[in-house]
Parts: sequence; C-alpha cells; structure tokens
Amino acid sequence: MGVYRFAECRDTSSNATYALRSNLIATRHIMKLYIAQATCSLAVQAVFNELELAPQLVHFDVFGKTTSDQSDFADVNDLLYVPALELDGETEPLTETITIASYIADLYPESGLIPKHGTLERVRMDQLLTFVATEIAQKHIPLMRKLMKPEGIAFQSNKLLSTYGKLDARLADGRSYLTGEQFTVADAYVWATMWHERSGVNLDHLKNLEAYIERIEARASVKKALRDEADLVAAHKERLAA
Ligand SMILES: N[C@@H](CCC(=O)N[C@@H](CS)C(=O)NCC(=O)O)C(=O)O
Repeated sequence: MGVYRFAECRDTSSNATYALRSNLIATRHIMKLYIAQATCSLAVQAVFNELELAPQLVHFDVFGKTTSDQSDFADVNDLLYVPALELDGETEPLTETITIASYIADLYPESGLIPKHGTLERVRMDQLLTFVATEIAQKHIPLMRKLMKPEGIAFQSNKLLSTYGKLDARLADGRSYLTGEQFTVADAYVWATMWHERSGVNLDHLKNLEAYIERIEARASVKKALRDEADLVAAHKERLAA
C-alpha cells in the first residue's frame, strides 16, 4: 500500500524530477503516521498536508496507551511517544519529529519546505529545528505534565520565555515566517509546540510571535491537521466507549 496523494502533481512546470519524486512517494513507502492529540505530531501532519500527501493516521492515547486501530503502539515505538511513521518495506519505523518532517520535505525539494542538504541554509534550518526540539518542546513537557517543584517551574518557564523571545525578535523585521516569506518545517514545528498555556507561561507580550502563529493557523494545511486530529480522536473515544 502506498500513500494517497490528493493531487497527482501540484507543480505546473511538471519537470522530470518532480514527476519522478511524485512517483517515488506514490509507490514507495509511506504508510501510517501515529499521532497524539495536541502534540508535536501535528507538525508532521502539517508538513504532509502542505505536500498534499495523506498517510493513514492512527491516534495513540498517550495516557490510556490505546490506539485508534487497536494495534499495540509498543510494537511501533517501545518508548511510547509520537510521532512515528511506518514505512512500507521497513521493519523499523521512523521516529523523531525533526527526522520525519525533514524526510518528507526532502522528498519534495521544490516545495521549499526545507533547504537542500549541503547548504548553509540547511544547516541553519537544522539549527532551528534542534532549537525547537530541545529548547521549546522538551522544556514544555515536564511543565505541562505538572511534574516539577516551584524552583524547576521557574527555571523552565524562564528558559521558555527567553526562547520564545528569540523567535519574537527574529520576526520583528516583519518577515512572515522564521526564515523569510517561505513557510518551512520549522514553522510547522513551532506552531505544533505552542503549549505555553498548558505550561503556564504567559507570552502575551510577544506580539510578533502572536501574529506569526495567527498566520500559520490561517494555512489550509494546519486547519486540516487540526480537523483530522479531532475527527480521529473522536472516533477513537467513541470506539472505547462502545
Ligand atoms: N524525541 C521525540 C520526542 C517526542 C515527544 O516528546 N512526543 C510526545 C508528544 S509531543 C509524546 O508522545 N509523549 C508521550 C509520552 O512520553 O508519554 C521527538 O523529538 O519527536
């Protein structure tokens, strides 16, 4: 089973490379994306949607540990975190938000979602993605889970305030997205990890960041990611209640 593509070929120039890549992804091996509600897997969903690709989605309930297709998620990722992408013909799924999002975006270089390997722009993109993973996403998790003492909460919250402050400053020159006018995997990742309310971190003063997130939320790819997730979570809950 291959991945279903919304439109055969989005690119009107229909150059040979693009046709080949469309074919590659249609016949090769993207199958199932495991997601969890309101988590970093939304970044990967948004990237898939930007590319008009529709892998099968499976919801993993990180608290109840069940899946929407009744499979055992421990067989996919025994560390029990999403996102995870099962690839046809591969025994080991891809994990790690950066890896999955970059892999998909790299298959479609003409999308502009990620710069080409071997360029300084790519290194800068990897820098940004690592920054989001380590300085934002992983800083939020213990706060959101209410696992910390007051000193730890203050420490992590201040880190997050500085980190988001850096992003806000970067956007101060009026650019639409973090690296300019092009929406990239880094923007998808930042959007998916805006967990400040759940973490109790007030970002109201960061107006550039606020406007930037609104711009991202207006994108069809992001709206679709939220809709798909909500539908799948509802279906999963219904099945459990039945
Ligand atoms: N290293 C992984 C971490 C992913 C991660 O923290 N996933 C969270 C959601 S954002 C999760 O599934 N947590 C479930 C759990 O740890 O119980 C990545 O960068 O993708």
